[in-house]
Amino acid sequence: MRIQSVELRHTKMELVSPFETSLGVELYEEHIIVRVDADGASGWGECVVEPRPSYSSETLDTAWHVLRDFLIPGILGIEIRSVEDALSRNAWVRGHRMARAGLEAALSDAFAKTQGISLSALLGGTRSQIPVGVSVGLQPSTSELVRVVAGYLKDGYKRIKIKIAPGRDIPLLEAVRKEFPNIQLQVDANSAYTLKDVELLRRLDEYDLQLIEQPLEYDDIYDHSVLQSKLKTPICLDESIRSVSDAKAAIALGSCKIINIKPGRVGGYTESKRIHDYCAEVGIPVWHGGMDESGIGRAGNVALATLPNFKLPGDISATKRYYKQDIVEPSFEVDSDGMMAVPTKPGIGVDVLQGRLEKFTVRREAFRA
Ligand code: OSB
Ligand code: MG
Repeated sequence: MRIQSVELRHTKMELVSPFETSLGVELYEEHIIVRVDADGASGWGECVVEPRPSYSSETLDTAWHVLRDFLIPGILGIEIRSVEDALSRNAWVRGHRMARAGLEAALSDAFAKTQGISLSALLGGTRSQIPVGVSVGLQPSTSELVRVVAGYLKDGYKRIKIKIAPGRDIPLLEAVRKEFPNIQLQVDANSAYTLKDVELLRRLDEYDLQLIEQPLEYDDIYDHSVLQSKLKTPICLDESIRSVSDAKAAIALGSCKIINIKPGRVGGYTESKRIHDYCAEVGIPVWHGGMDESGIGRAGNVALATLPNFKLPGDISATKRYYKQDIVEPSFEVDSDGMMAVPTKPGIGVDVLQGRLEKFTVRREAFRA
């Protein structure tokens, strides 16, 4: 496959409702859509970087810079026999994982399309449908949270994750558990606590949570091991795991019992698979996180989540949980068993809507061999 051109688009899409976490409130999602053209196929990927360095240290501008000045020049015009061939050209680039992941996603889609196989098949996936859950942001009131959770359960989701933050934690769980005693429930703190909060965090054990996601510092591994030794609830790391090396350290130290994999956070599908495979080997379940992707990123997430050690439902929800108007069709849906069907057409398996994409594009740059 010869890589003929690459295009970057900064897109801005309005969310159906504000998404609040301990990091702040989002009304729009701004990401970079990457298109790779090769041998007559167009491959699509979503770089899940955000305008501000809050969840990650990368920003939209750093990712654009690294893609334009280093990653894209490294692969333009080259002939490859596998995605790995292209990645090896850029292996010298350190960090900038979201930038790398966006390009790897587009290359992988293009490559799968030229082979006539689905992205799931290219990645080694084994399932035709995947269990999915929903991530519920902080709400204006506890009663509103209960109402929103009830709506998602009605939509079919079998697992609910709620965002927590200091002062907005125990009372929320108390209310949700009282109303829904038997649902699969988990919480995500996005690094809002410290070891000083051990006593409060221990009280989470009373709510039969599937896991608590990233309670402490975004780059911490050690303090989480101290906390895990004091909690019954399994800790799951998100922000702290950027590579298989981080996963090995966290598992060896007992910092977590479960790992959240997001290809953007770890640098792409290849590193995601390394983490997935290592965790499978040592008996640590993983699940697929989300970054409020458009349908392009979501399709990639769905494909990756078909690998066998993705044991818990992913933060891969139906299109309508995020956007009124998406940039792909068909939309992603959840059924009454909390399952999502995996597209079977070549590559990401959904069609990009050019008019919509154009409408949501705020900046564009094209590169030709
Ligand atoms: O911490 O998992 C997170 C969204 C953006 C950034 C970080 C996170 C999230 C979510 C939403 O929780 C996941 C999704 O449904 O896409
Ligand atoms: Mg998280």
